[in-house]
Amino acid sequence: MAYRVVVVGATGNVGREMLNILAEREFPIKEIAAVASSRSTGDEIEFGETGQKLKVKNLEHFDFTGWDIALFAVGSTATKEYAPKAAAAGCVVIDNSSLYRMDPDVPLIVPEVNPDAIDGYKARNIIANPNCSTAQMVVALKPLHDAAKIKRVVVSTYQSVSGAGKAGMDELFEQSRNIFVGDPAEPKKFTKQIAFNVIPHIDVFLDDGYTKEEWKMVVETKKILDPKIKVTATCVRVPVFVGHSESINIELEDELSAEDAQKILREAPGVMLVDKREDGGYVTPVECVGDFATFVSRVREDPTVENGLALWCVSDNLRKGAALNAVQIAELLGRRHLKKG
Ligand code: 11C
Repeated sequence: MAYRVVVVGATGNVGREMLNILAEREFPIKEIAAVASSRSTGDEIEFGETGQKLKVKNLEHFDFTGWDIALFAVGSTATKEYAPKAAAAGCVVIDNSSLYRMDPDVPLIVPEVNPDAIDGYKARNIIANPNCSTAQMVVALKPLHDAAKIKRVVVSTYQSVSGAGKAGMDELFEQSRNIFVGDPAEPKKFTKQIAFNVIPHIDVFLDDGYTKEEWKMVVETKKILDPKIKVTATCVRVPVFVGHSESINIELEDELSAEDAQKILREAPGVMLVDKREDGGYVTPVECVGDFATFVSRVREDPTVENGLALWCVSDNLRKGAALNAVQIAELLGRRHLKKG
């Protein structure tokens, strides 16, 4: 049982993590191709423990015929052009862009939360991977929703600059250095200075005053977890390289004590509860880098509403928020649907 797998966007932050995670999880691979835009054609990328060298192929000329799975980690414009071609060639696309997430014929999957929805993938041969801030939140919410039905969520995010790609990481690094040496720290990728600052703005503004990142958290949570859950989000960029954090306030239909919530979260798939209620007894983003889990800390009752809980949730946005979830979808697809090759 092994598959022919393509990683599209293999030279980017997420594409590289996809290759790392395919190797780390020993995904059954018969053949692997690293594909990217013409800028990277011919570059070499190392794959797996043996350091197998993959020569980057040009997406414009890549023929997806005969390939089983394509993990796409390119922007919506390239996805729009090439994902339908791959899907039409019989290769199942697992897409990390936002392009297809809300398409009713495309399942939006977090394997710990809504694995059964994957069965609808055949309508377009495409499966969507959620936004990073949604993915980690629904992993934490799912077991609490199963236990006591979530009615409403108020979330504030603290999102790392890697969510904005390599350019975002470079900007934080350069601005920090420039400020130390007294050079100008002009914003380029972000709209304001990100070093030693926070910016309450991710993605474009919508007519109602929310940003698209905030809208994504609302609609994607409904599609993945439950359309009845009300969500309101404030998404904020912070000067952290990798790892998104979220302060999540939850209103439940039924009573659930903090102690019972901790017990449930301790057993929940994909969750690692670190909640000691003492100095340092919680997880911060730098500690979650390179990990698979969605970490939950600071679980407590919110006495200002009926059946309220508050918690802190941290995860590696390049992993659970993107590459890991995509590889988990590929694993689920293999188990449920693909022919054993
Ligand atoms: C960020 N969450 O942190 C974004 C990155 O819709 O897949 C991912 C955007 C998306 O900037």
